[in-house]
Amino acid sequence: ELHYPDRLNCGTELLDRSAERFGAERPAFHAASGETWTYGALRRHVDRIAHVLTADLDVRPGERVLLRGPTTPWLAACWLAVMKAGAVAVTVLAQQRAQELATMCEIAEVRHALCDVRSVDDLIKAGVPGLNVTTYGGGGPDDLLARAARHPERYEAVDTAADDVALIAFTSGTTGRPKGCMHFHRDVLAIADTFARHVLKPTPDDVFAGSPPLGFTFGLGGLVVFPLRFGASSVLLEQAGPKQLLPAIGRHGISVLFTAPTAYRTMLDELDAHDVSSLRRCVSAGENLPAATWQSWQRRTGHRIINGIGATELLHIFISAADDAIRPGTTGLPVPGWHARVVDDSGAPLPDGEPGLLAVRGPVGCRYLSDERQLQYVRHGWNITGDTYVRDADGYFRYVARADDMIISAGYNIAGPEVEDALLRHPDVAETAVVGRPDELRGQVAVAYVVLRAGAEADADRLREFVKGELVPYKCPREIVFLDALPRTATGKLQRFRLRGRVPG
Ligand code: 3SK
Repeated sequence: ELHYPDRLNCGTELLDRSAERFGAERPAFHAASGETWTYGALRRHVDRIAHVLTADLDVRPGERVLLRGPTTPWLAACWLAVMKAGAVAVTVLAQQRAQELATMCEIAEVRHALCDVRSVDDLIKAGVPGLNVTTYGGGGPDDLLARAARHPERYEAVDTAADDVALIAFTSGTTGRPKGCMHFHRDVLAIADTFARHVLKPTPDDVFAGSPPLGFTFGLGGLVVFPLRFGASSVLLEQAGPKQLLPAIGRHGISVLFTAPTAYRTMLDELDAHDVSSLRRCVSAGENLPAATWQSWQRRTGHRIINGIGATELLHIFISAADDAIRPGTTGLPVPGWHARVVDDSGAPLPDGEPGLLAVRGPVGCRYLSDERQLQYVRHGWNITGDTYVRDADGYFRYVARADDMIISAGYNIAGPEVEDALLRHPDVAETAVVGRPDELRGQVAVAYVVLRAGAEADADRLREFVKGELVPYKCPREIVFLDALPRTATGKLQRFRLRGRVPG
């Protein structure tokens, strides 16, 4: 059980308390340029921006402030300043376009925006009525940074309640209208005091980095909240694909890496040219981690990837395992502080070994902002994540599929990820997604979309034969379609619905 005082500001806890506890001279953020901000420097920047928010922009506690820009120390400083000013950060992705931004601003009733000057065009195009946009990084007297420099370097944080809303995070919305998830000040600390404390076990000497942007709570937690909570530092890379991450590991001595399964697979191809000896913890989430990827990474680096499942609704990771507790092919165990079970459609628990809906309960809960889909996500006090899982007799949770991604073909249940896992064991396959396509005779048939490794030849029959050698034959895809890339959301999640909607052939 986590206990926090009734009055709590997560910005003060992450910054001022950590500076006091671990030392203001310790490094906090490293920029792509090589510049390092200590905890003391970060606090000065954050406090000055908080003054701009309250004194210049008249931002009141509880008002929503949109934050948008590439991953930089300035974006992280703006987020912390919004926390300290008692306002609500609405975190969005730099890739989101005008129409999506307009919808999110309307849902969250956004009044103010702090935006990297390089990302402002779409925000202006969104034409949000009454939105007060302040940019940073463009120079000139009205630039946020110039305004900040005119303010004192200390700011008295707003005395927020532990359960005041601190941020609204939008789900990436693979379909439908985006949902804004409200999270409290105590929730921000809770993700650090559960997953990070018990699974990652960071030390102040750790250097964090990763690919998820700060507009995705996977990145906000992994690159800002966790390092600051434990007095560690974080490398904030504007470009953080596999190509940039690999050289950054050696250059910055990165020890804790957050990225997604696809990036681990891509990095394997280039590993030999890079020094990754500083790595200590490799975290994978955002999508199912195929066992084949886990095994290849371990063989090549000696590191056991820490798999995890998280959700924007629950802020961060709630099932995971590290070190000797890892069982490859499973997601792991409920993180200490969290409870998980597998239930049927009525919410009744299912016996071990039977697939069903994943239900989770813990220190953070789903709170959609003005959205009736809240009633589907939270049932009988449990958060129903929309994933199909099986729990084994030892209490380990194994991913089967997204609940609506099961393929039912001639009465057989086929879990797309299992077939994907088999295909990924073939050396020619770089990426794959297996989805159901309507079929008059069988109801549905499995179709595999495959991205080949560079230089490999498209040979559907050979891949089908390979799958038949790996799995019971009814799971073999009826058709294999070769693509240059799989459709993904801005946060890197596979858009299966776009594959399901493809015309055959
Ligand atoms: O949505 C996810 O997959 C996720 C994973 C880890 C942490 C946070 C999130 C939102």
